[in-house]
Amino acid sequence: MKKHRMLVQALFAAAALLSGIGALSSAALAADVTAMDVRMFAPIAGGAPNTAMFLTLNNSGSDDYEVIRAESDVAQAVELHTHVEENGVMKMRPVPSIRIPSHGHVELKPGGLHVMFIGLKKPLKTGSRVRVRLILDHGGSVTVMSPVVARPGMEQGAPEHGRHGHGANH
Ligand SMILES: [Cu+2]
Repeated sequence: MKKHRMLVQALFAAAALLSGIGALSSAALAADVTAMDVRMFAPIAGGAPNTAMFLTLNNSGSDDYEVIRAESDVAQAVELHTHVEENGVMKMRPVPSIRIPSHGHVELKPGGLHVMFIGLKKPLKTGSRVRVRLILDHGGSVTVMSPVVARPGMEQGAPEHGRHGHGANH
């Protein structure tokens, strides 16, 4: 596990905390999942009000987890996406869940899996932080405070997440 772990809070549904044994197992399981290298690109000025978050999720437990949903106040919709290549063009596709293997990790990174923010309600400034909650199966969740960082590779001139969210290159 890398040294600089991001600020991560494992949160559990209040209902689960009140429900006895189920709550204990839920809490123990969710504590297995930690996030690091969290970052979100500032949207392109004048571009579509969309952006993506990337991070690595580690699972120290003996059970696999699935991220089944993501939530944040900053966008109209938050979706789990991946990239697929079609006829030589990288396109984004929603995925129903993202698996975090037991005693392993999954990396959400440019060009692959990402958390997609569609319809940002206000501009995201570089240096600010955005609260994002990743909902796990088993009833737990992981909340991250994602730094907003400048988008690398702007010199390539190909805006990501264009008007239709396709033809992206991140
Ligand atoms: Cu996307």
